[in-house]
Amino acid sequence: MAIKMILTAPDPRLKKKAQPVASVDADVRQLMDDMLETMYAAPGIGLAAPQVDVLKRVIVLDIDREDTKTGPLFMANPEIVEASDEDATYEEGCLSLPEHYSDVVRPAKVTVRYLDRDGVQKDLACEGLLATCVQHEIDHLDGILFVDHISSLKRNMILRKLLKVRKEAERDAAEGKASKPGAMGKESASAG
Ligand code: GNR
Ligand code: NI
Repeated sequence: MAIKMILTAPDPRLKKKAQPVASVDADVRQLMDDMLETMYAAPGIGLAAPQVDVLKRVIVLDIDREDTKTGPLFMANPEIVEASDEDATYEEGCLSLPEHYSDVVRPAKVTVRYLDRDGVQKDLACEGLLATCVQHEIDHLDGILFVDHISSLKRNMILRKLLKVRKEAERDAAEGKASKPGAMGKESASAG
């Protein structure tokens, strides 16, 4: 298993559409296992392959809340085959939009059809956070981020802030400073 680097927005690679897998072979299983390890390390409750720079339709999830405990879920070629008319609003976060959160409205209940880690086709009825998360992950496979569901004003504000944080990290790295400046970044700046 291996921990992979997670891409952060704005990045053109997060806007691309992922391709279906022909079958769940050893390579796809390896990808699923690496993604699960990467997701746990982050930590997160879901991860889509494009977030680790792999344009395959593969997602992993593990939700462990009081109301919803799924255990690890591995899905290849997931599709929503049924969605409720009723909507639900959740405050979403995303490992590719670190430290930004926003309310997103989506169908409250969905049924997802996918190939599991053994390549067996399954249908899973989802509600609550699992329904939100499955839709969030499938969006990633189509190059869609949760900020694409909110106002352009709020979206652009978040993307601008993320770009600024990245530029600062790149500048600090070029100057040989710590890559994630907090209070320490200020100290080293005054010392230098
Ligand atoms: O870890 C995550 N938490 C989360 C919370 C609310 C709605 C969706 C998510 S998914 C996110 C991990 C991630 O970015 N998956 O793509
Ligand atoms: Ni995400």
